Amino acid sequence: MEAVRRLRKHPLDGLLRPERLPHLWCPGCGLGIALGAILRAVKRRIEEGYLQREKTAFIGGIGCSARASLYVDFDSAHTVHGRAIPFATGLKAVRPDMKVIVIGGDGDIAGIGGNHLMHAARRNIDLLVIMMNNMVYAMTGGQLAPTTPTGLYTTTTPYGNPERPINVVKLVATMGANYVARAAVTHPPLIERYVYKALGKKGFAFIEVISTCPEVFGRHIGMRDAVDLLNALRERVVVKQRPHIDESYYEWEGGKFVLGEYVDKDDPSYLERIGVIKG
Ligand SMILES: Cc1ncc(C[n+]2csc(CCOP(=O)(O)OP(=O)(O)O)c2C)c(N)n1
Ligand code: SF4
Repeated sequence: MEAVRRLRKHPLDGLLRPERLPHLWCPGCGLGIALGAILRAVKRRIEEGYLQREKTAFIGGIGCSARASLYVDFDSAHTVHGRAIPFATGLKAVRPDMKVIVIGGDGDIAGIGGNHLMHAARRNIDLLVIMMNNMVYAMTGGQLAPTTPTGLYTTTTPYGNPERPINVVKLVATMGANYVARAAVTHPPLIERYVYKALGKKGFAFIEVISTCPEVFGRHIGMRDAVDLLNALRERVVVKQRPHIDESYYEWEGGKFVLGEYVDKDDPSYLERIGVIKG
């Protein structure tokens, strides 16, 4: 009986909403790996007394990735596709004492919400944005996203994507964010490390997590098996301590994804500049 009780205890118990389970994610989806690592970082910050649980909020838009905001047992809002950042900006403006974390997909944050992302970074507003990049619009069946690598099949590019993907890491860095990092579900400890670090930053913090979607992205490129897809991504991932921003471009065919902390600075944040918080 004791063994069963021990089995029932999960390290993240208390941080997830069991009434929301089972979750919507497909077997083998990378999103669960990412959420586990994110919550381990948040838990450490809470245990160290840096974060207060009742003053931490998760805001999501719409999509498989944004769905994470429904599964965490914090104050949270599941908002409109592409509009999580403006919602979070409003929350932070009226509750500057809260730590506001935005979580969403690449379509949500860099596609329909790309304009909000750009201006949030330009303002250096005190938010943490975690963009799960599975390089496709997964929830709606695999349409082209602005992040889809050149050449790949999607349901809307049956002859292969003729476009170049947006380099979100470089965009956010160029717009002036205080912290910009890229992680991947192939390396969960890096996700945890960067989220832990970003939670301690003032100003705009942005983490791109390259994630695997075997059900849609994988199936479209002939890699429906979750382990094969994870291994294919792992082969393309390179970890660097402090990569140069020009190393942030990626491609799938023969390409590589450079993970690391691209920007880490302490410029005055938006709330600091308007006198709401002290630097
Ligand atoms: C305003 C609006 N436009 C379009 C949609 C349809 N829609 C829902 S999720 C989604 C794309 C999801 O892709 P992404 O944000 O990358 O998340 P993923 O599912 O890949 O994690 C779209 C287009 C919507 N719900 N609302
Ligand atoms: S469709 Fe893709 S991203 Fe969405 S839950 Fe399934 S595997 Fe994950």
